[in-house]
Amino acid sequence: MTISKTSSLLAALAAAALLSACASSPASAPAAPGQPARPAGGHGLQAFLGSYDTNRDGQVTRAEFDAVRLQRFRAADTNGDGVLSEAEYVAEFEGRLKRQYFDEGKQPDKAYENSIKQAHVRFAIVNRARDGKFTAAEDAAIADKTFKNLDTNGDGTVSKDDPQRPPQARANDD
Ligand SMILES: [Ca+2]
Ligand SMILES: [Ca+2]
Ligand SMILES: [Ca+2]
Repeated sequence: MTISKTSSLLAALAAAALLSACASSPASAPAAPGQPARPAGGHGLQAFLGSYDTNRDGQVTRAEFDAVRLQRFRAADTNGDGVLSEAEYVAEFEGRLKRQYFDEGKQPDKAYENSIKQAHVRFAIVNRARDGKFTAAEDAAIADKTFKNLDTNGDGTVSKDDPQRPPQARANDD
């Protein structure tokens, strides 16, 4: 028992070392624009509340949602030019993914690589203008859709009172 405990501890330390060695990205924002806090799995209402319910009253108002998103957008904009390049967008996502793997004591695997690939694909989707610059306006348009998709009872806040739709009914947030 001691041995398996020790070896899992070592594995966690190895993962930590690997992750910090890879953490060359300057982006360490809590989450990417257009995304719930948990990049891989764990999405849904709980993750959404965890990410955006800043006053912890069990519901996310539009003001809370917009404030957090704007903060994340700015944090991801590491060169401060007001738009996100593909590199900035993906780096921010990867920062969160790394942290998630670290929290779960996992090492980057095939799913990790796929998630990064998907982030590149997503950038092409969210960057509607296809100019390599994801703007705050593009982010706001996605935010609007995301929020309305989650606020299924249409009362202007997202909470557990909103019956959840199946994943395919959610647009552009995953
Ligand atoms: Ca709240
Ligand atoms: Ca930028
Ligand atoms: Ca609602």
